[in-house]
Amino acid sequence: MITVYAAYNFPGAKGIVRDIRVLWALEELGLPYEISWFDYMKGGPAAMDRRAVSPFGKIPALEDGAQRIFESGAIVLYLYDNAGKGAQDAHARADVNQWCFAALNTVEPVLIEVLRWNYRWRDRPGREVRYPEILEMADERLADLSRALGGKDYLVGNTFGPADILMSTVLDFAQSEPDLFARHPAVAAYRERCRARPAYARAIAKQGEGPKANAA
Ligand SMILES: N[C@@H](CCC(=O)N[C@@H](CS)C(=O)NCC(=O)O)C(=O)O
Repeated sequence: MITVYAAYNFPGAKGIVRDIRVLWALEELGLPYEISWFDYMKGGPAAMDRRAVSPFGKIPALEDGAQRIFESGAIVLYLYDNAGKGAQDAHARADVNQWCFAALNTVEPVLIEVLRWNYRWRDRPGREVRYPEILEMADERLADLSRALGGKDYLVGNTFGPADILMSTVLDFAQSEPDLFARHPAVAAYRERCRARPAYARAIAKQGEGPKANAA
């Protein structure tokens, strides 16, 4: 049985905490799984010994028999590969990987700052200087993504897959800036297309629900 380590009691968790990526992949693939819930507010890293499942004490993490994995991107790719729905050769793997890395390495670092400066860092000194710079970078990333999509529905081979789970959940970090999406309608439509999938609805319904969701 696959066990996902996910959080509950995590303020603002729905759609934002990265365990959504793993729940979404599992729902897309139709795999059975259970969720091991961390009460984020109660314990934090010390109380729940999160480093036993993930070296950096972060969620999500996953166990599949003897296989333990951390990092949402690595977990999503593993799930697709292990289900026989991953890339079939090195060329296809490169096509998928480049978009997964782009989501997590090129787009996420900018958009997570949009989120932070709008919530946790709202009153932090220097916002009036830093935030416009962040928005400018975010705008550039979305413009580039829009060009790269070039009218396609999905990022790789025009078929929904791991890169879309990662990219669309990364885009969610900028949801507090609707103007960004208004300026890039192809990106907005891409995000909505991904979020309209039934597997996303099932995943978002479970995310952050805590132990009561296991009983349901
Ligand atoms: N790069 C990691 C980031 C994981 C991460 O930062 N997780 C956050 C939740 S979205 C977390 O565990 N935060 C709790 C904490 O740092 O105490 C991934 O994609 O899995």
